[in-house]
Amino acid sequence: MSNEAKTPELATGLGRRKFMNSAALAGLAAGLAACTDKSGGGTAAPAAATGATAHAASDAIHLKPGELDSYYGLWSGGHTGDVRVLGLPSGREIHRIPCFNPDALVGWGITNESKKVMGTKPDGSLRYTVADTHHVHASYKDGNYDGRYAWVNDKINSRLARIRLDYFICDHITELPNVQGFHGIFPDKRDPVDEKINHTTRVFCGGEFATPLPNTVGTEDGSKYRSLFSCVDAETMEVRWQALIDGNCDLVATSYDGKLAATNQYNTEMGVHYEDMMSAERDACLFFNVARIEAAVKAGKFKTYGDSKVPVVDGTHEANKDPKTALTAYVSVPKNPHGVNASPDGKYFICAGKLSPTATVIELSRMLDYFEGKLAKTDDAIVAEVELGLGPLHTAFDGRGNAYTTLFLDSQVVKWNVDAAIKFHAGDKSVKYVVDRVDVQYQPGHLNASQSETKAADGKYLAVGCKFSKDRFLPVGPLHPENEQLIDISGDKMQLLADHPVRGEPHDFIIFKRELLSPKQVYALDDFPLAVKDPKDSGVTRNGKKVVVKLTSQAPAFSLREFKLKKGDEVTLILTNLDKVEDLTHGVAIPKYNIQFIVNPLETASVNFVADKPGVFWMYCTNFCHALHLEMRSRMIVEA
Ligand code: K7E
Ligand code: RUQ
Ligand code: CUA
Ligand code: CA
Repeated sequence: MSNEAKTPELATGLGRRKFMNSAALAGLAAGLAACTDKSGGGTAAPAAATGATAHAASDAIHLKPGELDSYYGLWSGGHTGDVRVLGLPSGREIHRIPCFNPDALVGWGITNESKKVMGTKPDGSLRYTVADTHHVHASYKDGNYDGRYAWVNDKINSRLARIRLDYFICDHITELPNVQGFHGIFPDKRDPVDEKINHTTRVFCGGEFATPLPNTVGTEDGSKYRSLFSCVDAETMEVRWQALIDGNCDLVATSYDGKLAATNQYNTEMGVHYEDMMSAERDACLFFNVARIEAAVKAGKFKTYGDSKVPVVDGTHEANKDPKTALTAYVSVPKNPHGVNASPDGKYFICAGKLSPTATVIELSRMLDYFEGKLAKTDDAIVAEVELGLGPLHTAFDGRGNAYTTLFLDSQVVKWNVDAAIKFHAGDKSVKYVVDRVDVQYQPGHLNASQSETKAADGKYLAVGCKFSKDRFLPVGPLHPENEQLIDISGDKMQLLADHPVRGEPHDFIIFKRELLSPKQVYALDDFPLAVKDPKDSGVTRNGKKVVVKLTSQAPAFSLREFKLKKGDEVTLILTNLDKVEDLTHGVAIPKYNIQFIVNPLETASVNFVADKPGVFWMYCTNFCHALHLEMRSRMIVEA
């Protein structure tokens, strides 16, 4: 554990543990708002009493039994297709939210309710069973997270999933038409026109891989391929519009005033082979004037492609030469940039150079000037382009004017001051903009700081997603975990605090104060149209071959001790968990029928199956619920 130098502010204030204990006593929900500032900073308990140096931040990550974390982290799960919930600073994984891929624990992809969210083929089977999640972002209000929703992308099948943060469940998935390699996402932070709407109503989605439009002709001629940038309605999850662009999209950022969205572009060459994709010295950061695009859609200035009814506006260079009417603007950025991030002061977007050792700082007020015809050319909005190190990818912020950028090739995080970089770029070469560097293990992709992408960036913790862990954990064969590292950024010098193994393969994540969420721990019976509200309503109803089995669970029993079916019956089994005690989840498994799912307190779930195997099948509870959990079973008797 490296915990040498400590920052003075961490050594002051209330003892963390004492504080947490009183917060726990006060009752969690109520106690949180008051205490998070202090507990987030983390101070060693009785530093003075022990006479030891205050190893504050490093102590804060080792929570005592029963202590709670002060931050939530939402991590994408890469090609596991899920979203993980971490507690920070401990780094403990608390939950996984299945989204795109089946999950055997909860029965995601097995129950009718989850299949409806995931999408099915006409025969009722899942349309897709693989996905690749990269970017998780949450809904905003007044420049901070409001705890309503989070969204995550699926790069493989171009889908956007929404997560309800009251229940930590995926409630909607939208497939983007005519898009392949859907990569970056970002919610808007307020409406560009309606002053009253100071919260998220749109989610922007970058299409990375260009294809023919519509993609129905297998042509080798890449000059015909195009990419689309999409806007999805945050509430209805319908695609509002798309913009046809030159080059591709990668990551996405939005401005705090709601007026601008942008994507970095690494393939302005529109190459189909990597040599072509890296042939130009500069690529771009492409800006979208949201209000103008929506006005164009309203005015009917759009096309549609293939079966899709989604309006597509023309965002290409050719169609947007006049700044005063332009829907888009291309700012040049060196060599295959990756990552575009909005600074918490609302002033800048920063693109990292990837193949160039630089970061490019673009001033947003100048982009607005450009769209008014007041800036000669888009590149005049570049206020800094400074060298950081090799392989810069993603940037986070501490709210004190500093940026933190991952250097993939150097295996470092570099801390740099944005104002100093701007002065340096303006000609004052005596200014030192690099503040600090720290080695990370190894090859970092994303990083993010606590509250970094909000106006409430608090500069306490920085997590770094290292793509390779190599020697950092016990060897487990050829597949290594990734290494999520935690860094204390509260002082001048960054302090590496911890390594945490994670199952492949998180990319991006957000970290925010726990009081921004107030999750519910019990469902509402009425939210489920099929709910079996009274055990007396249990039973088997038959309509020819169609059979409905209704039952309830209350520890330690199902409401039906046995039920009879005939071979060949087409069965819908509906189960409501009438236990309303927090944490009292039941499961249900039917041997040989390949069925397993859980029902949380007051949740209803259903499955369809054909009773094609005669015999006696012990339907049993899979989720340990009671001293008589093992006895919690029911006989499904299928007559030949
Ligand atoms: Cu850099 Cu998909 Cu955000 Cu991965 S992308 S690291
Ligand atoms: S039984 S408590 Cu299999 Cu040992 Cu589970
Ligand atoms: Cu119910 Cu175990
Ligand atoms: Ca390029």
